[in-house]
Amino acid sequence: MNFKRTLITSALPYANGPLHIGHLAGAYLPSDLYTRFLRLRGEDVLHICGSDEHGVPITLAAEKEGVSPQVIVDRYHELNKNTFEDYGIEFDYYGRTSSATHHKTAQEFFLTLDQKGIFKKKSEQQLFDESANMFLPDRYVKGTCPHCSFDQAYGDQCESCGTSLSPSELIHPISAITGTTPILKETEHWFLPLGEFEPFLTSWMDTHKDWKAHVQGQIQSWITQGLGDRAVTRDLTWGVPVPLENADGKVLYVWFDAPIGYISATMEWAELQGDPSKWKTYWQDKQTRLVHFIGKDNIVFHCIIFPSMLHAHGEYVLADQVPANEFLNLEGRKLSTSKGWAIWLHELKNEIDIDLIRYYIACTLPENKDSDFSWSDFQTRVNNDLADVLGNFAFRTLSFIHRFENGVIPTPQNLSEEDIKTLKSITTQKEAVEQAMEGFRFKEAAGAAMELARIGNRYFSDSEPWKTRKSDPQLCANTLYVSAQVCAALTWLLAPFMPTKMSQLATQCNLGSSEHLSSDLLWTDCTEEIIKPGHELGEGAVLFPKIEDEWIQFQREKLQNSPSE
Ligand code: B3M
Ligand code: ZN
Repeated sequence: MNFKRTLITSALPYANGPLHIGHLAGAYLPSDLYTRFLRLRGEDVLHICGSDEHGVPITLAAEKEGVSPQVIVDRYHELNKNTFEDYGIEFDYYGRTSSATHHKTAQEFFLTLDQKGIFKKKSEQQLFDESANMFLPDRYVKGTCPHCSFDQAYGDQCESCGTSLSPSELIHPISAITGTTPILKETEHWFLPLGEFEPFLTSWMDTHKDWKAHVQGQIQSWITQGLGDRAVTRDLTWGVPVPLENADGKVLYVWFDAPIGYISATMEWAELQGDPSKWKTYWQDKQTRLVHFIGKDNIVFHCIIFPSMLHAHGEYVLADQVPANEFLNLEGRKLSTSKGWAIWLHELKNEIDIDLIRYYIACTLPENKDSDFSWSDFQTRVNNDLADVLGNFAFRTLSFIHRFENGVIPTPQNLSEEDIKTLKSITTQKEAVEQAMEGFRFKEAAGAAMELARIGNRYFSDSEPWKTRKSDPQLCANTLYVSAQVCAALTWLLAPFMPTKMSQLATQCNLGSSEHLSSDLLWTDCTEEIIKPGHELGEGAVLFPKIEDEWIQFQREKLQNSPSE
């Protein structure tokens, strides 16, 4: 299949709390790396995200604070949108599911499926809190997990064994609002009969054998367990109202409306472009390649439920890739916001250069299994890779040229085998980065890019220009010429990982535009001769100071002392 454009979506984070490093590692850094890489290649790419503003976690947070859900979502929509910007996560549009466009789009989607007779309407007994006078869907009820006996399981999922549940399965259910024991009461809902989509899902999956093994595995196990009917409506007041008569007090289930948020956000983006129907090119033209970046807990929704909805609707493209990540642990323990075991991005940004965090997380991504963020590991990575190798190499090269060549790239002559081999490694590493990026192996891509810095640094040391400067000036000139090319090439290879730092390095190399994303400098411009002889460099400066032990100690203590809820 030849695709003309790529539509990238990143999971819409719930606007019920701030973002932490787990979010970055799960979906948003990978999606940003991928987007930046495709942009560098000059491809047509659109990156969509936004706030998921419905669902029970939001209304529970509102009740706890005694404010309306709107207050909660306004607060965290703003905070999270800014946090993404601070971390250089560039979306073309960051929408929100409380918007009028979204409500309308989700309702129309629901109506289309309803008119096509896709849904089953069923009455069933559900838990009802008599003192609060409301049904208790999802997280409104807690109880004992029927699978592992964990006594704090939620109505939609047991966080201890990971099983997804329905509220009525809980043993000893308790209302999360009043603490009372709910009764069972009859209520009517719309169901998506997922079982009927099994043949479609199976043959669709057959065409995606290239997906990550853990993603395919999870999908397969859902199918094997049997796909039942899934309620797509809830008895709640906060959400997208069910657009039918006799549906008072009913809203769409958050996982029905949220993925439609990708579509409505694209519509809002198109509106801003002054071309309101442009969203259709991205969602309905078969030459669009749709890629969903998510964490592993969202796989079933993006690989089973949403594709079934899109397929039932009939007018949309389906995902071509869902490169879901597993989980990032923190200092050997599972991240837990309620236990205070997390690093909050909006706090961390004031304490460290975010490019260092981006780089370290890129090297630690839980791509195929859970991985671990540790402060000592962070220190080692930054001090070794960034300060001792990359920073040292760039600074040595540029300051040497400033000092002894007046900042002007010398003319090479009779390059040695070693010189030529080093120049060739620009192409080799560039191709390695490219292949890894194309295959969604971002850790490997970071490693391949940093390998070029390692090659450059070793070459500079081995060539000993401080000696040849006197003994054989042409040899020295050759070394400086080659080193400068490697240095310049690094600004391309590492730009997706550390956009700000690489812009600075590009400025130090005086590469015309320091903004790799301004499309002045494309991936194809990264060659074995980027800087011509006679080119004048910009000012050099240390790019990566080392991280001190005290700073790491401070972060560790801060984590140990962070309050739990
Ligand atoms: N808000 C869950 C999450 O943040 C959910 C994702 C929606 S993507 C359409 O993990
Ligand atoms: Zn359990």
